[in-house]
Amino acid sequence: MKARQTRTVLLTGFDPFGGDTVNPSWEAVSRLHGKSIAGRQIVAEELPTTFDGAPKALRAALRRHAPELVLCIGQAGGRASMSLERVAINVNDARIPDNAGAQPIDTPVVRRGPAAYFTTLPIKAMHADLRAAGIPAEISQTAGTFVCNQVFYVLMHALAGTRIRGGFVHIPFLPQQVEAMPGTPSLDLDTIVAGLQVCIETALRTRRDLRIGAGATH
Ligand code: PCA
Repeated sequence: MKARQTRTVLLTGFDPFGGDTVNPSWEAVSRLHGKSIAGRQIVAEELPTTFDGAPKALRAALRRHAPELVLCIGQAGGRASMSLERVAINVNDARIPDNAGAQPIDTPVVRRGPAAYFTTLPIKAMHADLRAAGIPAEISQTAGTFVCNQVFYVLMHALAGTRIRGGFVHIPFLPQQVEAMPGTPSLDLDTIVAGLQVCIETALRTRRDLRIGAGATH
């Protein structure tokens, strides 16, 4: 009998950008690399914070690992909670240069692609489970227009028409990043890692998302 291959969950994080020396997204996902969650093998890959390099690195990681579930993680400095992204939009509009100095303005992520893709993660169930675990969480209606939104869009474009589910989670700064920025929220690495673990477990277990209001008026 052929041995059944262990199924894989792919996590991605980014390298530091915008003058930071650390990116909590890579710090967090690298801690989960090699672990087993709900019988699945967790693999973590680092993506460069560049418009040119990140999509290529993501597509290569998808080919290499053939995952059943993909969570891309990025830093959203200034946000206070684990931020479960609902929608990726087909536009790049960079407020700052990326790590290669590129600063696209109003270019499509995928030429002639749809305007947007929704996450295929059960974000309402993940939100509920994070809060039940005492971890600050929110539904976010925008992943911005920088490299994270681009990666989220490229991910959903690549997964469209497959049974592989995926989405994007933004996370706050680490405490060490905000020492010189009084009033800026942060979340410690242990809590972020525990939160990601909850996200993965809930996503693997939940086929049909819950219907709980988490909308916004602005
Ligand atoms: N955050 C950026 C890109 C890399 C990261 O960690 C963003 O939100 O677009």
